[in-house]
Amino acid sequence: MKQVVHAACPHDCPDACGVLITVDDGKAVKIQGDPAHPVTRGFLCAKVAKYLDRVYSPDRVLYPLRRVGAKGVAGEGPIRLRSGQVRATRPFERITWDEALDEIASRFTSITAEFGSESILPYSYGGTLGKLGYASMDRRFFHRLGASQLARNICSEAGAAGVRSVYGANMGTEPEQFRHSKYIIAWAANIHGNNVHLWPFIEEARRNGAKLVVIDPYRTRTAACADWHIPVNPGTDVALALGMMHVIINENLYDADYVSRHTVGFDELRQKVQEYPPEKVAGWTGMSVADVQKLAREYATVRPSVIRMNYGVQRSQNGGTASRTIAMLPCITGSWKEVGGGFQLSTSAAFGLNEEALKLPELMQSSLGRPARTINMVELGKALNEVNDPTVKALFVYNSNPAAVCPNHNDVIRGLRRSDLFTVVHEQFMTDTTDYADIVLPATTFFEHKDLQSAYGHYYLQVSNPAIEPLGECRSNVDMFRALAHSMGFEDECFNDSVEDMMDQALDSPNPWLTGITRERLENEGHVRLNFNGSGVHPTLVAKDATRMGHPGTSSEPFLPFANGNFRTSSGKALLYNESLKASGLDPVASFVPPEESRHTANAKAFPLELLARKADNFLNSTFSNLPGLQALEVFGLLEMSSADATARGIRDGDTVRVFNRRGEIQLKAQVDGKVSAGVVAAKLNWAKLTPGNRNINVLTSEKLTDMGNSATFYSVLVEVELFRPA
Ligand SMILES: Nc1nc2c(c(=O)[nH]1)N[C@H]1C(S)=C(S)[C@@H](COP(=O)(O)OP(=O)(O)OC[C@H]3O[C@@H](n4cnc5c(=O)[nH]c(N)nc54)[C@H](O)[C@@H]3O)O[C@H]1N2
Ligand SMILES: Nc1nc2c(c(=O)[nH]1)N[C@H]1C(S)=C(S)[C@@H](COP(=O)(O)OP(=O)(O)OC[C@H]3O[C@@H](n4cnc5c(=O)[nH]c(N)nc54)[C@H](O)[C@@H]3O)O[C@H]1N2
Ligand code: SF4
Ligand SMILES: [Mo]
Repeated sequence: MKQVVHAACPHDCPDACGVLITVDDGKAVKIQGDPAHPVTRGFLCAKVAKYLDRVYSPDRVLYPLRRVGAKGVAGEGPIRLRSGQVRATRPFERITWDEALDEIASRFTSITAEFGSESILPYSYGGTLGKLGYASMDRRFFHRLGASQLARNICSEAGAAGVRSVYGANMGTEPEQFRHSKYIIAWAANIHGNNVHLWPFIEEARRNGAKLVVIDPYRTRTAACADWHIPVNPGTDVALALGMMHVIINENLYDADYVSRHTVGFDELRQKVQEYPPEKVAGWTGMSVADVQKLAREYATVRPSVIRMNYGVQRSQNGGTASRTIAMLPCITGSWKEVGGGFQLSTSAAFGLNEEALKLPELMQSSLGRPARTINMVELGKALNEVNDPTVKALFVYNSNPAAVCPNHNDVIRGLRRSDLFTVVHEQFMTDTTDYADIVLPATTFFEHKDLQSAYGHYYLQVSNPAIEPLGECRSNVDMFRALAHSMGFEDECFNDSVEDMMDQALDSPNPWLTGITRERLENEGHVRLNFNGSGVHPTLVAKDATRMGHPGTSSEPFLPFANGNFRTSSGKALLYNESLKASGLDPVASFVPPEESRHTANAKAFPLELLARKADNFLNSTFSNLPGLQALEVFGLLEMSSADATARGIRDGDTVRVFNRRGEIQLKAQVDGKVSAGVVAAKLNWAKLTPGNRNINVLTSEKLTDMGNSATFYSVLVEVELFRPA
């Protein structure tokens, strides 16, 4: 008997697609997009369209494993190589769940007794963004254990902090409204690759005469399709946005009424932008003076105009300020008032689920009597190698592959190799990180567990139902941490909560936009749009005067979050001047400080090329790297460079080159194809063990943190390149 199950894609992607899985006799036989989902409208990206290959891959980890061989023997996991050959699981032996849980519990107990519970470090990120799989039972467990806390800053904190410093909350234009725009700026947004469900709305707008401008140092597929591609120099967006505001303000192209009613600090901004005339901005960004002026004038006068900024912009050292400055643009043009206007980095803040109820941070009280120390996930290399108070003695990895995705890879690997470090990894596959695990635990995919799904690219909440029974002995994150809590002897009631209990707890929130949205309704309807007419006052999301909330009308009407001001700041106004930034040594308006690793500093003498250590369009960070069907769509091991930089170094297309800086080196093949301008080189992220030399591009990236939000700086990296000469 065939059955169709509604699920939601939980991968770390703004789109959070509605998914339909057809099941025949207990086996998933088909996956398709849910045509009823108003944003993702029935299609899936190439990665998830082939998801049956992932779920039923012969390389899935299906049983708990214990290490019996040396750590870090690269490639010894069950990896399907391109040749089709499957390597054995040699360094591991199969054990039972009871054995695995007992061993972890006894190691955690003895490590806690000897070194203190904070010597245990959880490490997780975006494997699943399901609300429960991402942060619920796991957090309860580590809070109760008194483990170190992890600052999950590897991706988006700089941008979120930058946007919050202006709006008070990280939310913006809904994707459906892009169809009404006449001028769309994709600012550091690889829409085709990373956010493909926005593309049909942009195409619809373009059929109605809209212009698409892409601001990106790399000629992405999105840029190649655009009406105007601006290959801005990396890390110079602050200067560009201030330069645009110089033109818009000095030429009186701003909305004086909106500015006076809904912003504070316009006079300070007006003064500040005088330091950024187009002539100076052109020098930093690599644009012509005329282009800076044209961009500013078109953006301010062709209406409605909208900015889709994505997280690429905030992976630079000045990424917080960049996000802050770009977020100011619609506040001075007043485009927030228009359907199809405004700005979107994320929609996540609007969901306002009761995350505290899922995580129960108060459990730290019963173990430590105080909050545990916090370690930034970006600095894992440092955390594992430095003698700390206390030194990290155990690492529990789930939802993440740090041996591939972390910056300063060589230091991370040095740490993971430590024989005195006890490492547990809960995974679906034998990744770069499981190669260093003492215990590997098998994890379910979203086909095999239930979850609640929000989004960061639209405003629909979904329930994701399990389509099939867990394969082998796989367990979901929730089930695994519940079992581990019991093995540790934690008797708190919260460790007995079911998935349904926790979904109800998450939905029990004062956010008025959740009014009327219950688990039962989600289970019946699959997806539900946030209720922007809900009544009540959320303590942080809704400004004090609730009548100024959103846009009145029916639930299908466009959501205009800041049409009437109503910013989520204490004054309800957008902060063009933000006094609190002074405390971190930042300009309370904004000013352009070039990244330390950029062409604008003396560091470029030794390492003159700016590296973009990019994501692959057909993988999701390091996820999917091992699947043959997707490997076939990507060419790996390439360094893209301009012909000017190649010629100057005697390098021709196809030559093997050595790419290096003080942190590491990697051999790649030069590709001279015009996707980057002079001074910039680019390469893609992949599993390290599938890269020649077992090292990926993160050997070159640094643990330096951003100006706001303490995020990673993957796109502020200087390198040099030379022809590879075998010794
Ligand atoms: N196919 C696919 N989809 C994904 C992912 C994936 O790996 N593959 N990853 C997911 C994740 S975790 C995230 S966070 C989102 C991220 O989605 P995006 O924010 O789109 O992420 P990036 O690809 O990091 O950066 C976008 C673009 O910014 C450009 N860029 C780099 N530096 C600068 C700069 O200084 N200025 C400007 N203007 N542009 C710059 C890059 O060249 C890149 O094309 O995508 C998600 N979706
Ligand atoms: N050079 C470079 N490095 C980067 C980036 C870049 O652009 N360039 N991007 C950065 C960004 S934006 C991000 S967000 C990070 C992402 O860092 P991570 O979140 O670590 O990303 P992934 O590589 O997708 O690894 C997720 C792992 O979780 C596993 N997984 C999936 N679902 C589950 C589950 O339900 N349970 C468990 N236990 N495991 C599961 C997957 O199999 C996968 O191996 O990478 C960062 N690193
Ligand atoms: S990865 Fe993104 S685009 Fe692909 S199915 Fe999942 S949510 Fe949709
Ligand atoms: Mo990310």
